[in-house]
Formats: sequence, structure tokens, C-alpha cells
Amino acid sequence: MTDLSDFSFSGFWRVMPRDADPVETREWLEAFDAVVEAEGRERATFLLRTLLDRARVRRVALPPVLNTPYCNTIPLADQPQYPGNLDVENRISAIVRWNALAMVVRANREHAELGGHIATYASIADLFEVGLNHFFRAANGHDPAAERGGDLVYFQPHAAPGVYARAFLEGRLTEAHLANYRRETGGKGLSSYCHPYLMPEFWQFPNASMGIGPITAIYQARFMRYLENRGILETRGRKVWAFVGDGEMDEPESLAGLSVAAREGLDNLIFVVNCNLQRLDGPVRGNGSIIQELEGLFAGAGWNVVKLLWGADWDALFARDEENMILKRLHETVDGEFQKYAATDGRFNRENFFNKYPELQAIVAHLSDDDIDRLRRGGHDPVKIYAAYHLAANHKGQPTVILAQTKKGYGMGHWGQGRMGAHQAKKLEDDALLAFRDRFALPLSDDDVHHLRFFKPAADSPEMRYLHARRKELGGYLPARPRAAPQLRVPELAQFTRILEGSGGREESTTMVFVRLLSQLLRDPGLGKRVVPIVADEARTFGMQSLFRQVAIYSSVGQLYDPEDRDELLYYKEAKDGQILEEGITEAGAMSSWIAAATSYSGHGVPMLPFYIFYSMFGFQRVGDFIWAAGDSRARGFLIGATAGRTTLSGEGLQHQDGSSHVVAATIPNCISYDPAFGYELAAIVRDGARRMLEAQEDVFYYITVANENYVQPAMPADPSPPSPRRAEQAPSALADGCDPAAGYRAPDPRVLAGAFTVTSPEGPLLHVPAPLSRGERGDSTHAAAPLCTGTIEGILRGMYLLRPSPLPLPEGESRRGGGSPLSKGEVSHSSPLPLQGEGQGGGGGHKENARVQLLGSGPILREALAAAELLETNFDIAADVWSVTSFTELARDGMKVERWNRLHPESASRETWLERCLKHHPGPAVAATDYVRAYAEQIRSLVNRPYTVLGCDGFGRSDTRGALRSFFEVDRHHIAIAALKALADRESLPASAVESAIARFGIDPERADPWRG
Ligand SMILES: Cc1ncc(C[n+]2csc(CCOP(=O)(O)OP(=O)(O)O)c2C)c(N)n1
Repeated sequence: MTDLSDFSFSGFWRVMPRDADPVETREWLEAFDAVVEAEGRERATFLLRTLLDRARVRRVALPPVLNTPYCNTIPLADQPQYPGNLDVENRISAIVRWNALAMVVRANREHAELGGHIATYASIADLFEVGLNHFFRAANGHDPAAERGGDLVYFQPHAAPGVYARAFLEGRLTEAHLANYRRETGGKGLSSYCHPYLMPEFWQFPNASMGIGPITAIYQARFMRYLENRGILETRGRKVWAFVGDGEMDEPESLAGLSVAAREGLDNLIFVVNCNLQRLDGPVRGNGSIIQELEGLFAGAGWNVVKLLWGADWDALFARDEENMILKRLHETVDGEFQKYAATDGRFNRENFFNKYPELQAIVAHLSDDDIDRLRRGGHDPVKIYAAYHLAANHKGQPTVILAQTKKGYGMGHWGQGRMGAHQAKKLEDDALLAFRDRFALPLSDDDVHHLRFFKPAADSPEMRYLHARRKELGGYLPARPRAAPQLRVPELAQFTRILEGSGGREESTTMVFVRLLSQLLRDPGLGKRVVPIVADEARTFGMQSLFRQVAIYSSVGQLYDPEDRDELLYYKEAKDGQILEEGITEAGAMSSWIAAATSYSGHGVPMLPFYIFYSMFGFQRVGDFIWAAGDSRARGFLIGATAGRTTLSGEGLQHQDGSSHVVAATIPNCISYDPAFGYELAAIVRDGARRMLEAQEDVFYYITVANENYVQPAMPADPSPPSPRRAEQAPSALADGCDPAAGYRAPDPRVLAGAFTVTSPEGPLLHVPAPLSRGERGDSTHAAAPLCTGTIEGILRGMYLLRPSPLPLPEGESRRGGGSPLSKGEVSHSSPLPLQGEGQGGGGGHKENARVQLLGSGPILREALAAAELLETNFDIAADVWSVTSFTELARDGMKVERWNRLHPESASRETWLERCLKHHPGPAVAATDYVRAYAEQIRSLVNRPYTVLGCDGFGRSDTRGALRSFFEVDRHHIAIAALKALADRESLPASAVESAIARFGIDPERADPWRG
């Protein structure tokens, strides 16, 4: 075996330095002991500090003060009495172990592809059991504060089989559930890991992706303090227990929140690191010590560290070890060796560990090899576990981490315990199973073992009575996830009049509109208190500094300094009951806070409405896995991707310009995403989202992009004008109120379409829309109600609505009856080339029938589509209807649903998608342009049912002006117009030469490199 005692490199936590003068050492120690005894610990601490200061002055290297010896933190003398019946608990634990093992092995005997894990639970079983028998409180505990909720327990994900096996004993899962482990499609299976989405009444926290559990647990504990400090919920006495793997602690996210937990003094948080010293491929630190390393990290971050390394049988050995030979030997041993000792028998351990020094050999001389084999690590000894939990649960002022040393695959003999491949062991033969039965003294026949029969003692057996009694005492069963939550009333949309009316000629970005909206929500008497604004050091970027003063920044200690800007109206105000969670530069931390708030309806029975606003590029791309976990958590809240768009965030360049978040958002089933262009769209979306989440209690969350480009925000288009004679011919609208923006209506009075609104091009103004009707003109003197068009709102929410019908007439031959059919060759009567205006070929008015196109735009690029429409109409006499597509994803999802229904109901009348309904009376090829990669708008291709050209911003971003970027990525008005002309030329509605000359006229270089490669 390796002897590291001679190694000189800095494995300080590993090797005790040699003692050059033991006599002198003893004198110092005796003197120190005398001080402690005579003058107390405080005096001793003072002397130590003074000594350390002197050492610094004399340039003596300081010892590693954050590490303690490789033994239990809690001395035997401080160990509390064990309050339980160890014998019964051992039997329960053995039964749970067996059922977990049987479940996994059975599944894999039947279908080897199912997988599963045995070794993780085998290592953590005792840590769970002591918690479940003595510590983890459920929501209705017999606590003096009876109304309080329970503890929140993050079970180590790969130990899920054991959690199922216990729930089976508790009668919460049936044998059928266990028999369907990892077979979920039939509806009665058990999910592989902790997935609230799949088992919404069982699991609370999705943590199967390593690192997500630890950090979300920290921010959960912090959020409980937030609820308490803001006077929303009493959480005192409740704990967050997070069971994490030692390998998992390598994830940056696992470590990311350690300092915030200590800074906030989260003594409601207990981490238990299952230090079985192995991960998937091999040892966590083969050549080092993960426990000593983690001790240093946690202690350095300010945590209370409890090492739980050795079971009670070691106490006697340590007591006999006057020379500290055991510690010396332990400090020589790296984790790779500890793993080998776990995988081998007592004889091997004696020969290789204990026999190294005669003194050590003597210490275990009275033990047989079997006795040595039975020496337990701390994480397998309920008495020691209890002591650690007891200390942690009562510790004040700091979070506690328990570093529990265990053996991976504990009890699996040479088939699994401590083996390199233990993590993936899932198929055991009969001899291994029989040995397991014997090892844990299970009352099973060979036949039971052979058939992997689940075992449940009789209801009146001591085991079952004990198990139920313990959980009853602790308030109920865990894990359990309450689904119901009180409803919260959401303000009506009409209350957002100021936003719905547009910006009245002022230029404003959708981000600014969002901040106004948020500010109004915060003031709402019913909902305001439940709104949780979250930022990761970007509040000023998004113009949110006004909120600092309005609702203050949450700080558990209030504000201990006089802020530099105190004299200003909107100063940086921190307060104990502050509402904003200002997380600093940690998107992972901010997401973790958001998840805690967005699941508060379930975790605490207190619905909250969190808005996390971030640079959209640092959302799905940076912390996409957290957002996925939020979906799994059934989170309810808003994610606001700000400064969004590849060309709209102009100057920031490649790392900042987001062109893909909407594509990723589309892959999360319960994430509803929108890319609104105008403030009224945003208001309608947010209001409806809040209604769905807080009133209808749907398990959905929202991703909405907002941008920082300033332009005049138009008013929400009012109810459509009375149907024109043409419209009267149409089939009746499917919408109850007869207001169907999709069916096409007469161009609304431009004054209600938009606030004063000018789209310009290098050629000059293209489209000018005067300011909205004044209140006097509209005849309403109050500010109460904006003109709402329920049809328009429905369109906004369903993904598209007709924003600007072309003022040019529909072709005679194009009856709205047949709408939606693609233009076929020669269908449009323009047989002669369409000249460019000003090129001496006439053109412009005079045509009775115009070629027509449908322009689809989203976000800020919608304004380019509007400008393109004007270009097409003014210069080419081509009618262009412009659609605001608020969500290509919602359109595509609707399409998926309708297409599937039609496919499976071949004899029924086909259903129509929203997109079909929208476009069917609007002929002509379609062109879509967005600020995102083409894949975003491509989602609807199969639904468009006509020639469809998609423009988008594929490629790396770069810095430049918006105009230059839009030209570069070819999503500006000129490229939209060219795409429309080309689509018409392909249908022979105009000659290719017209497109060619337009390309030249717009100064487009057709030979330049592809923008996504340029
Ligand atoms: C982010 C992430 N990466 C990789 C994995 C695959 N994985 C599952 S368990 C595991 C090893 C876990 O080791 P450890 O945390 O020590 O837990 P143990 O099972 O040993 O107790 C790995 C790599 C994962 N689930 N999540």
C-alpha cells in the first residue's frame, strides 16, 4: 500500500507531519490544557490568536486551521442518548434495503434496458432512516406552531429506489408501483429519479442533474427566510435537508451557493454529503481525501462542519490509542485505499491497514477478522448519525454540513461493496441475493429470494407499528408534495390602461413597458406583496432602479450602511422586508431563488409570483438545465429574457446577443414563450399568464423576451370596425364575440392601430400612423378602461393576429371563401412585370388586383415587416398583410395538437389550426422574419400550407448598429421585401428581373458570404 507519510507536497489534510520532539510537544499541550481548565476556552482562544499573530510576524507558515483530524467531530462524551428502538429500526431498514434491491433487480431481469441503481441507496440507507424515524417533520407535525409546514428534504436522486421501498412499507405505494419501477408510460410506474412532474404528489425537488440539488436547496432555505422576514409566512423551526453525493460536490453549482448560505446564517439548512468516496467511474479523490477537502471548503465558506466518519465500534479503538496511531494511519491513507478496504474483507484490512505499525496491530489484536470486517463507518451507525443530526438541527447561526463516511454498495458483499463498477450494478445473481438476505438477517425463504418477492411485515407487526408511529409523531409521511394552493386574484387587463393605450408618441422599449407593468403589479393591493422581482446584478441595465426605492432590496440584516446615493430619490435601499432579490452575478443562484419562489405554492402553500429578469443570452444558454428542472418542478412564474435578440442588443456583440433562447424554450413542454413587439401585447400576455398560474392554477411558467430598442408603443388595436360587405359574406367567426382578427377585417382606423408611429427607411418615411384617438374623441373621460378587443387578445395569446391588413384590395378572383389556399401559378392576374416605381415603367395604382403577400414578424423585427409592407405597396404595388406573431412556438404547438387529432380521427371533419384560421382568407406566399435563428420561425412550416420563406439571425452575433446588424443578418425591411418579391416571382406573379433590380436598388450584394459563416 502507498505510504504517503514521506510525501512532501502539500497534501496537508492527508499527512500529519512528523513530530520532531514529542516531549516538547507534550509540554506545550499540558500547558494549553491547564489554561483551558483554569481560565476557560475564551482565554485559550485568545492565546491561540495571539500565537498565530506572532507566527505571522515571524513568518512562520500557518497550519491548515480549517481542517480537523480524520475522526468524528462529536466526541463520545457529547453524544446524546439514542431515543429509538435500534433493533426494530435495524429490521425496518433491512426490509427497505431488500425491497429496493429487489425492485431494481427485478426490473432489470425483465428488461435489461431499464437500468437503475442499488449501490447509492445501499450507502445512504441508514442516513435516510435515522432522518425519517427521528428528524424529518412533515407538514402537519405535532409542533406547538401547528400551522407550520414541514421540513423540505432533498433525497439523493440515485437513492430513489430506497425512498420508494420505504413508501411501499408505509402503504403509500403499492406492489404494482414497485413492479413498474422505471416503467411510467402505463400511468402507474415510478420515475427513475425525483421528478415532481412525473410524480406530482410524491417528489418535491428534481435533482437528478448533479449540482442542481445542492444549490437549489440553499436558495430554498434562504427563500424561507425571505418569506419570514417579509411577514408572509412563519417558517421558524423548519429545516431544509439536502442529501448530496460526494462526487456531486465537484459540480461548480454544488459549491456556488456555499458562501451565501453562511453569509445569511442559514441555520435552517443541513447538508448531508454521502461520502462513499466513489462516484460513477471510480473514486471521487483516489489520490486524496474528499472529506478533508470538503471540510476545508465548507469551513472556509463559514459552515459548521460535522465529520461523521466512524461507527461506535471504533470508539473503543480510539480510546485505547494513546499514541494516536489510528489517526496517523488514517492520515496516511488516501481515498483510493479506503475504497479498497471497503471492497475487501477483515483479513485484508488487518494485514494492510492495522498491521503496518506494531502499536496499531496491538490495538486490534483482540478482534477477529470478522470483527474487523464489521467495523462500521460513521454513516452506517444510527447512533452516530443521530448525534450528528441532533447537533446540526440545534446549531444556531450557521448552516451545517455533515460529512458522512459510508461505503458504496454497503452490504452487497464482493458483488458490489466498494467495487469500481458498483454504481451501475443492477443485476445480481441468486448467490449475491442470498448473501444479502443473510447479511441483513431478512426473514425470506430461498424461494422468496429467487423470485425477488417484495416483503412487507403484517400490519400489526412491531416493525409496521413502529414505522407508522414514528411518522405520525413527525407529522406524516415524506416525501410528499401538496398540489393544491390558495388562489390569488389577478388584476383585470383593463387596469393596465396606461400600457394598453400605447406610449402616446414617446419612444419606449418593451423592457421599459415591462418595468412599468411590474411596478403596477407590485402596487396591486391583492397581488403586490406576492410579486418577487429577481435580478442578477442587472437591475440598472433594465431600468429597474426605480424599484429599489419602491419596494427595496431584500437583506436579512437590513441596511448597515448609509448608501452613497442616499440623497437621491431612487437610492439603493436595502431592507429586511425588502421585496427584490438582488442576487449578484450568479444566474444559477438567481434561477434557484426563482425556482423556490415559483414552487412556493406547493412547498409552503403560499403562491408567489416571481419575475426573474436577465440578459436573455444568460438564460437558457447559461442555466438551461435549471430551467428544465423548473419545468420538472411545476414552477409557476415569469422568466423575462431582456435585452433579447441578435440584432436588437446592438453593441454588445457575440457573447451577449441571443438568437436561440426561443428555440430552447420551445423544447420545455410547460414553458409558454412569447416574443412580443409591443407593450400592449406584453400586458395581455403577462396578465393572462398570471391568471393561468394563480387563478386557474395551471402548472405552466412563462418565458417572455423584451428588448431595449426604443420606439413608439402603439395602442392595442381596438375592436374591429363593423364588418365590411365583404366580411359579411364570410363564414361566421368561430369566436363567441364575433371579433376574429384572423378572419380579416377592414383596416382599423390607423389612429387606434398605433400611437404616432413612423417607420422610416433610407428613402424616407414609409409609414406614418397618427396618434391614437384622444380620450375626448373616444368619449371616455376616465382612465379606467382601454378599448379592448377580445379577438386581438386571443390572437396575441394564441400566437398571431393581423396587425396591419393591406389597404390594397384583394384580387377579384380571390374570394375569402376559399381563403388559405396557396397561390397557384397564374392565379393572380398580373401578367406583366411589376416595375419598380421611379424606374420609368409606370406602376403604382391602377391595378384592380394586386399580388399579395403575408408578412409575419415578431419582437422588434415586426417593425421591419411593417416597413417592408409599405415598401412593397408603395414601390411595387404588392399588397402585404402584416401579422404580429407573438409566439411561433404556441402556433407550432397548436399545430402539433391539431395535426395529431386529425391523424387519429380520419373520418371526422378536420380541425383547423389557429394559423390556418388566420391565413385562410389572406392569400399569397408568406415570409417570416425574427431576431432569432431560423429554426424558431421554421417550427410552423408544415402548417403554413403555402410558399414560406423564413429569415432569421443564424450565426454568431457581433457589434454594430441595429440597422447594420439587420442588414448583415438579412432580416431588415429590404431583405423581407426581397424575400416577398422572390416568392411571388417563383409563382410567376412577377418576373425574376423585378427581383433582380430590387436587389440592386436596395444595394444588396448577392455574392457576399453567408452571414452565419461570415
Ligand atoms: C450533471 C450530471 N452529470 C452527470 C450525471 C451522471 N451521473 C449520475 S450519478 C453520477 C455519479 C454520482 O456520484 P456521487 O455524487 O458520488 O453519488 P453516489 O452515487 O456515489 O453516492 C453521475 C456522474 C448526472 N446525473 N448529472
